[in-house]
Amino acid sequence: MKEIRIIGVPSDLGQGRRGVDMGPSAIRYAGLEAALKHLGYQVKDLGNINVPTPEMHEQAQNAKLRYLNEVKAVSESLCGMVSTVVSEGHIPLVLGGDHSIAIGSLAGMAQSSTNYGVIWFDAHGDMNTAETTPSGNIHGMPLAVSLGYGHDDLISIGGVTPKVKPENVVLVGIRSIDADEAKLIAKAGIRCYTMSEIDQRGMAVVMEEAIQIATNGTDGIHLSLDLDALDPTLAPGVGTPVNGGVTYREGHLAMEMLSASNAIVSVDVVEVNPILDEQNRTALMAVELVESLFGKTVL
Ligand code: Z70
Ligand code: MN
Ligand code: MN
Ligand code: MN
Repeated sequence: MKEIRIIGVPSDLGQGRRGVDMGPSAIRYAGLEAALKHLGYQVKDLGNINVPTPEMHEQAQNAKLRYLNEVKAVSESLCGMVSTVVSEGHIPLVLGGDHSIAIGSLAGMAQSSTNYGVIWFDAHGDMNTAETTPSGNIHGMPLAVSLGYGHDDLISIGGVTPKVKPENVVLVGIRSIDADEAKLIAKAGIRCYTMSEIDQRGMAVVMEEAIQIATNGTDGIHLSLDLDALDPTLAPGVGTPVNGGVTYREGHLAMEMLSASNAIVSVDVVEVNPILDEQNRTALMAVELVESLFGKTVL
């Protein structure tokens, strides 16, 4: 059995609200390592990456790419750590932080292969660029960056562009897309499963197709799990809650199907914000979903 390596990235540089930098602590406090060990895994926690706080830096050097230089530096260190973990044959489990950290984890994965599939579980598309962003927040851009769209300083991280191929990338849980972001999703040609399609066809069918797309000729699946994919009643501790999200049962079903695929090679768990949370519920939800992802079953 593969071993798991936990890496914390306490970054809130990619978005506008403080608190998501405390995500790694909250998820650890919710019992992540013990839960994985209970499932029989060998787990090592590699600690946190060093991340500058926004207050150390001048406010928004570039209003369309806030904290670009700092996000770039954090992504480069994460890229190195993820790539080492994968080269040692282990599974990186990267705890955010906001979703900008996925730039570094996918750059790290691309050091071993640019043939991984991606399942991006999110309320949002994260397919903005400096040209389309309404906020300047880089956490709205990491999927675009990984597909080779965006600022040179970001798409060139790790020295390979793009990190993944659009035909093996899927979005699941989507219900908030900016107008110009939708154009890039169409242009890139990635499959986007909205909440409306999940309602109509059911999560089981959607995940069956998503796994097919992400495993078709690939070297495995990278899951990027943004907790705001879930309905805010289940995961209130996120920076950008959007109503009408994935239910408790749909969320677990999706993770159980990914577990059964035996294809997971790396994971991000992002956007948990303990300041906005209630009794650490969102972090506990994150740990529960990770348990299902790594094989927890009733019998
Ligand atoms: C919006 C933007 C976003 C996550 C919010 C929001 C993006 N599309 N991503 N929360 N994870 O500002 O680009
Ligand atoms: Mn912030
Ligand atoms: Mn996201
Ligand atoms: Mn999101």
